[in-house]
Amino acid sequence: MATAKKAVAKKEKPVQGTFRFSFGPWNIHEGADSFGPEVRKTIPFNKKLELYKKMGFDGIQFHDDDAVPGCGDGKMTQAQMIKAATELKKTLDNHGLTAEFVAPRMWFNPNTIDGGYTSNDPKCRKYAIERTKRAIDIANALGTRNIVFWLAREGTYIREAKDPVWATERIAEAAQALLDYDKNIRLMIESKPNEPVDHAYIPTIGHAIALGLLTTDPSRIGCLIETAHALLANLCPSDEMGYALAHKKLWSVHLNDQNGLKFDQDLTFGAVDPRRALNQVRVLDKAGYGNNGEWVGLDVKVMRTQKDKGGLKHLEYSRKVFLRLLEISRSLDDAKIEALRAERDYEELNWYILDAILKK
Ligand code: XUL
Ligand code: MN
Repeated sequence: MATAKKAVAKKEKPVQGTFRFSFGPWNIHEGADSFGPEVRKTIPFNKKLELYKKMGFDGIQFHDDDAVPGCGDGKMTQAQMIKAATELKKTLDNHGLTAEFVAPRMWFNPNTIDGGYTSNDPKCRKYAIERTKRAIDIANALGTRNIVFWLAREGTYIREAKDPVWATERIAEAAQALLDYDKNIRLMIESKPNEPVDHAYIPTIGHAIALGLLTTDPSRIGCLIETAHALLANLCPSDEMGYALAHKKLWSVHLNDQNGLKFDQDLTFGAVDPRRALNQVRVLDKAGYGNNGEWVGLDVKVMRTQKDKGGLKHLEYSRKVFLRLLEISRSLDDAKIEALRAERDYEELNWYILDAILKK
């Protein structure tokens, strides 16, 4: 009852803040896909760092080997990795950039062909846990406690390939080993229902949050919601966000857009459905997302057809779309919305929202 009361009070007095934006170096890329080679020149990592601030971004997201190239190949010692990450931290400081998270890239190495934590081969499972421990070392050196679990190949192509009970236990066991390895880090699970595997084990945010209950410290397991991943599960991204926010588990987002049930497109935020994007911005803003240091991450890819010139537009415009929609959301009259809800006049509410979007 007390909790319900608090929720009502919060609804009446939303905490609205300012937003900080982040993206990962992989979001500026050469355009290779499964059917064709690169179409744009490589922008070197150090050059990318110079671009962040100019485009209005203060946070940088890393895979472990974005931060320390080669860290997953088994050729570097732990000390060498920490040294390289410590050097990188100095460079980030010089650029005024903050590392948001580190995610182990558990999908290129031969040890991860059939997944890492859920591989049927114990050697590969060991590799996955050890590699994630090194990702934690790198995160510490970069000054962040956030580890992202995008469970790329933790799943199957045919149902009979792995036992789903066993596999879920193995993922929980990996999470537990990592929470035990470092008492300060927290895991943000980025759920996705498919791609590259056909059936992924943690397909939605409900699964991600519940996985924490299989560990001894659920308070350190939260989630990162990616718009496209929610859409691939045929779910509404803003409702997914609302669900995670109600659990106080939304610790990061990857905003983008997606044209229906196909491969993960990572389109410019709002490019397909601006109203759907407005609802994501609105749920974040209304719930005070960002007030505890959460970042607005944009996991977007430029179109393959784009020439070298303009290869950053997807990031600049995604940020712009967010800010423009924030303006629209804040211009809406909450009292009017409440009155229309009370009246159950959803046709009028529908028009009120459409009118606000079309006017701008
Ligand atoms: C994959 C995806 C990744 C994660 C980070 O679909 O979104 O880029 O965000 O590993
Ligand atoms: Mn993502």
